[in-house]
Amino acid sequence: MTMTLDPRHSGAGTGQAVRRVGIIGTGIMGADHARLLTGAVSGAAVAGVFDLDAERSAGVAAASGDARVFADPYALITDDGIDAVLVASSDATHEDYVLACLAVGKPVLCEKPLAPTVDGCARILEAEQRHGSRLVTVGFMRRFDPGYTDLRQLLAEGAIGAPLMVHHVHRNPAAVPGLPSSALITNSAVHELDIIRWLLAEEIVEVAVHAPRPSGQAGGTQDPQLLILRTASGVLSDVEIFVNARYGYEVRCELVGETGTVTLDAPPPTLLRRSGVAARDFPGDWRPRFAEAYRRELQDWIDGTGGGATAWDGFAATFVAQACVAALESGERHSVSLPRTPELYS
Ligand code: ISE
Repeated sequence: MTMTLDPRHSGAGTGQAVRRVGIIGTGIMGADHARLLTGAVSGAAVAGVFDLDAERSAGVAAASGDARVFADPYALITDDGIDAVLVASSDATHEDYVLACLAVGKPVLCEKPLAPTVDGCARILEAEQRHGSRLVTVGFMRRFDPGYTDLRQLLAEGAIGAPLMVHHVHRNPAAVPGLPSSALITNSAVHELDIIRWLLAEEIVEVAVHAPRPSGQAGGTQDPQLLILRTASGVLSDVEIFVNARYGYEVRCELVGETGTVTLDAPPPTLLRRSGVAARDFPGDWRPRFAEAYRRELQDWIDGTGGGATAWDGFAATFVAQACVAALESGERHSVSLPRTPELYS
C-alpha cells in the first residue's frame, strides 16, 4: 500500500514508501497533526481529511498538499487510497471510528482517550484481539517527550535507586466556563495516569482525589484537584491538576528514589534578565510544550516502530480515570483492580 511520491510530500526524492494518512477531525489537534505529517515527519502524506465543519477540513486539506476532503468519515476509513487513520475528533466518536478501522484492518492512531467509557475501551480491546494483531495506538504523546524519556531511562539505569514517590504538576491557563469537574481528570490528569504506569511499569491500585477550595476563576468547576495514587509496589504519586492557573501552561514532574531524585522542569530555553527580574515565557497551551513529543510520536507511528501506547494502555488509563472520578464524587479512597492484561498486550 504505497503511493507515487509527490514532491510536496515529505519523503519525496528519498525513494521511501509513503504512508497515506486519513485524518478524522481537523480541529486544534487534527490540524496540528496534519501540519506535522506534511512538514516534519518523513514517509507520510495526508491523503484525506474529514471534519463535520467542511470549511475547516477544506483548509487543512489545502495546507496538506491536496488531500481529498471526505464527506463521510466511514468512506475515508474504507477508501483504498488511505493506508492508516488518525482519529482526532470529539472523544465520544473515537470508539466507532477505531472499531471501523479494525473492521478493515487499518492501523489507527487515536487521540486520547481511546474511549470515554471503560465499556467502550473494552469493545475496542475485544475487536483488536479478534483481529489478532495490534493496530491501535493511543495518542499519549508524553511517552515521546525527551524529558519524560530521560526520566524513565535514568530510573531504569538505577540512577536514583528504587522509586518511592512521584510529584506531578499539570496546569493550563484557562478552561471553558462550566467545564465538568470530572474533565480535569478524564481530559488532563489522564496524561499523568498514563505516565505513572509507563514510568514505573506497574499498575495503579488505589486512588483518592482531594478537592481544595475551588478557584474563584473556575466558574463553578472543582478546580484545582489533588490526586493521590498508589501503585502495586507502594509508590505514591501526587498530581496537582489546575486548569485555570492563568499564568500559562506548565507541566512538571519529580521522581524521588532511594538514592536521589530527577526533576523534569522542561523550561523554555531562554531566560530574560531585566529590571531586577529574571523571566521565562510559558506557552499558552500544550502544543508548543510537547511539539517534539508529537513529532516523535507521529514518526514512530508512521515507521511502525510500535513505541506508542497500546489499546490496553488506553483501556487502563480510562479505567483508572473513572476510578478517580468516583473518588472525587465520593470523597473516599477507591481501590482499582484492572483485569488481567490480555496476551496480545503482554
Ligand atoms: C488537553 O486536552 C491535552 O490533551 C493536553 O495534553 C493536556 O495537557 C491538557 O491539560 C488537556 O486539556
